[in-house]
Amino acid sequence: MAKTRNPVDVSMDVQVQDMLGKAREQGVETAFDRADQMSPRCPFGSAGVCCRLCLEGPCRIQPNGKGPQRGVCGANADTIVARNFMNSLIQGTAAHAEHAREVALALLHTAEGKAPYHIKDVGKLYRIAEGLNLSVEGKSVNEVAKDVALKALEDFQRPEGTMNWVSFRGQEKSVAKWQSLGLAPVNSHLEIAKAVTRGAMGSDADPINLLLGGINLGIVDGYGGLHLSTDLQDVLFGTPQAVKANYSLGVLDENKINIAVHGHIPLLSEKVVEWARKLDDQAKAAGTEGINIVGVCCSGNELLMRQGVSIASSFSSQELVIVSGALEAMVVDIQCIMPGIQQVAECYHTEIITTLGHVKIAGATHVDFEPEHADEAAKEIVEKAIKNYANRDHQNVSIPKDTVEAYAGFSAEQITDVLSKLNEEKPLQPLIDALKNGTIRGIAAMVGCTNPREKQDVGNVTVAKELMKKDVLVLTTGCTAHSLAKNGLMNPDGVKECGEGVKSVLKLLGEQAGLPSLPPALHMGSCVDNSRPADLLKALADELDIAISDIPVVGSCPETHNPKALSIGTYFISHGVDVHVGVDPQVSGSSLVTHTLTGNRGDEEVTTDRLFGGKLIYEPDPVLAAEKLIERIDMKRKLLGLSTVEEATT
Ligand code: NFS
Ligand code: SF4
Repeated sequence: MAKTRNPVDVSMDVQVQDMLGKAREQGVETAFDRADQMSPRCPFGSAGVCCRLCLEGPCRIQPNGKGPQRGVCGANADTIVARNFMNSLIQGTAAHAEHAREVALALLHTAEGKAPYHIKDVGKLYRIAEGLNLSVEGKSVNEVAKDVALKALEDFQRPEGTMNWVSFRGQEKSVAKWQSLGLAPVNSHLEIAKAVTRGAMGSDADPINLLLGGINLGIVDGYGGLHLSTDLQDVLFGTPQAVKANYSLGVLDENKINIAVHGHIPLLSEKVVEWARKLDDQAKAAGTEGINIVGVCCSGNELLMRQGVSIASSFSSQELVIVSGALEAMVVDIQCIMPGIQQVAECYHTEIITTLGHVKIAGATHVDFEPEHADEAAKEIVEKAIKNYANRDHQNVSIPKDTVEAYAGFSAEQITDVLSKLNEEKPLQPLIDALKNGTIRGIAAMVGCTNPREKQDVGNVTVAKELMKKDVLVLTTGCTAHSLAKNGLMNPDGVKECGEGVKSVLKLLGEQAGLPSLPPALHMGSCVDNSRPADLLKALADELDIAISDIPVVGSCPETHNPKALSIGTYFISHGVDVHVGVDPQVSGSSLVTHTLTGNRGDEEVTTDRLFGGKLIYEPDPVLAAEKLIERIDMKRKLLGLSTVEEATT
């Protein structure tokens, strides 16, 4: 019988613990309970050796070697595990590519005057046009935007060659390597379709070849998904600059109409914010003090970075925002939206509003959101929330008191801007000098999710603190940023967690920005904004004339749950950046697959470390994970001829 964890064991966050207590008292089930009910998990699925690709199956291989070692078709554990792994990368890559395609189409329609958005960052639009070798002579802003949008859409249909965004944003050294290995993607849809085909029953049965197919997907994810989305979103909605906002369930406001915006693509969320501001008087007429928009998951990150909207919850506690009893509407678009929110909403007055024709939840209200009619839809959504306030049960409202103040909005542009105050001509030089002399030991991108199986925030916060105290500069995105923010690591005060080296750099930079210090974790945005740390790495590598794989940099994803995190991780590995995951990636059923992903460069067999200079590190213990990451950082420092920093920095 599965054991139900106590609230103190599901999250570090006392507010989450309390709200879970309330849910349980009221008989409301959440993901934390369901995660317990799923225990113990199926050993076949956990090892990745369960296959249900065709109706001869399902087949499963006995991981201990005692029992069947091949499926009905003859596929062995290596093939099945590699195929399952690649199939989950397809999920992540398709999600990001589709996100990018929707934004590209919206840019096209905006440029043609068919969608009610505006080109907000004209400078970035022109820099992108230049990077794509487009002529801008004599063209209006909208004409340039149209050309850029068409170039973006070409990345979903060009018949041959290399994707525009790979040539534009990729580092030449990496692109050359991928081309030599036949891994440079032609267009996103083609590569995804090819991967679906090769991963099907009776197709690619070579585990190494399947894993290389996974690398190809990682590259598609990075350029056709992340970079494309970030670039065009910045053009439409502005490039983020440092902002201050609040975190935790306490950002809900008892005196206001609360609307949670949840999902990923800012086309919807930006419009909801705009209409909430426009209809504030209507909310006041309903007897409230106005409208309070709060963010959940990556829609939250997008709004935080550009609009300073506060964040109520990361992924795993999304249902608890509803349990507050103070949420009039939760508006969702796509990805990371638990179907469970509808069951929870039915116990309170919250209206769940889905907005995409291909992403509905039974029982929820649906308001169709097409960019062309964005204003009408956003207005209708906000009006529904205002109307629903009348149904709030004031006796059942419980909003935690405290919030945590945090700074976000550190786009690569913003970081370069701050650095340029130290060296106007060569803004990256101070960072390079600090890396070279060991003041900064290395850089870590702390990314990814929270997962109801795990005790929320522990992995994210522990890895980050361990790295900070050893003078690693921490960049962060996604739901991991939420964990770090709630624990004070996105606030200048948090700099006390850092070793003396990183602390001195952050303080110096903070002074340039008018703060006592920059926060120890620099929040660069949503998950698609993992393009931003990548941009910074590329700029550093170019300046040093080395490959990205040579920089002492690592990625860490301690509490991942999502295939998107795996495809982003693969994108980093394709550049030779080591990636740590703290949750089992479900490949242990094949020692060949495990070794290819996690082995070292000196090994005789094929490993991603040997081919690309980076590998997967699976380590559930966050302290050990940080040690392993530091080891790799020091190894790369050594290879670059830089001094390795003595342990005694703290
Ligand atoms: Ni990323 Fe964003 Fe959060 Fe994880 Fe989900 S919201 S896209 S996948 S859970 S960080
Ligand atoms: Fe079984 Fe092969 Fe079909 Fe998978 S593809 S279910 S291993 S027969």
